[in-house]
Amino acid sequence: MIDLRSDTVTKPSPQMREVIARAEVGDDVYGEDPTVLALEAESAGLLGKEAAMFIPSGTMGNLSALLTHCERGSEIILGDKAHIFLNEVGGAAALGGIQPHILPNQKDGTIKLDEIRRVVRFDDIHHPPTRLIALENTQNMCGGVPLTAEYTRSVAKIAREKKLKLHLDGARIFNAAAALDVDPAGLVEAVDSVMFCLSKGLGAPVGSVLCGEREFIARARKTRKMLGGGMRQAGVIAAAGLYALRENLPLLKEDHRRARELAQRLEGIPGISLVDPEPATNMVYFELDSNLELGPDQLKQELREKGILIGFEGDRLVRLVTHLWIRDEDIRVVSSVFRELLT
Ligand code: TLP
Repeated sequence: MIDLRSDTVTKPSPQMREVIARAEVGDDVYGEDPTVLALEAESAGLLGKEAAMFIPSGTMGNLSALLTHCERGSEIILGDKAHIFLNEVGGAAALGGIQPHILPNQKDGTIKLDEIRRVVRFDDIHHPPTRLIALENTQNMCGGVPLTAEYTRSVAKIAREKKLKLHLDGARIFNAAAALDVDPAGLVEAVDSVMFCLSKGLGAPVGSVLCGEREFIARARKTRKMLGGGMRQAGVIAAAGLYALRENLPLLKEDHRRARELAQRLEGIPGISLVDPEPATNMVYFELDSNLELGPDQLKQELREKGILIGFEGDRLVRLVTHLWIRDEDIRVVSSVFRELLT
């Protein structure tokens, strides 16, 4: 199968499995797993933060951050295309009593600065207090677009002025750094907390990391424990994470090159309108024209029969994601199957 539904589908390679088998372990709730400690130290170092905490998933990482930054009845400002808003089962509201205040994400993944400034609550007996702004880099639903360090700094400036915290859902922050050709630490320098995922383009089977100041991470550890995310001999999965950071991180640029090539090959096929003909990272989004003979479900089925899996992010909005297990040859196969089915 050529599985383009997400970069989450990557399976551990034989070399990664070997590292997993050899991992030294201990009880991480006691802070005694040497491999987890090594992963946390290496992650904090890569992102220029004081401390880091290993967590089972990106969703739990974002939720741990939100619950640590915000009290019940407070408000968080975020984009209407944010994963935290769209795809985390309303966890912040359901479990933290945190009210989302959404603002439109622009095509480039940003939220307008004057809009952010406008919606920060002033002190009034009727208002929930604003506590946090959250950004996403890369911005998945805007096409996997990277946000620049400059934009993030501008949002951080507002946060400082208004005495708010800034959290970054950096599930794919290393994709952003690779696309912009910058040091990842520079991209997150201005944020108070950042979560990144090991289980996406980096190819580890499980795991994410939350980074921030030492004091913040110490509090987040309590939150993680409350959510049931305290793990025991987690070194077996942390070892895969360390391998992913050391060996797979440099390969992200290849995924980006393949996504660009896929977009080029799909451009011009009748019925396909690319959101961005030159995607910056590993995601190719396109709309299927409504007058196509082949409906979305039928197309999905026909592709499946030919060994290709695709994802839908809306009725007719298709997302194809390149990752470690997608080869150059697959790009050629996928584009010619699309051409054959749609012409
Ligand atoms: N995204 C998944 C789906 O949930 C949509 C995907 O296939 O892209 N932040 C961002 C920006 C994400 O894209 C995701 C996963 C998460 C957080 C959550 O990570 P997990 O799946 O580890 O909880």
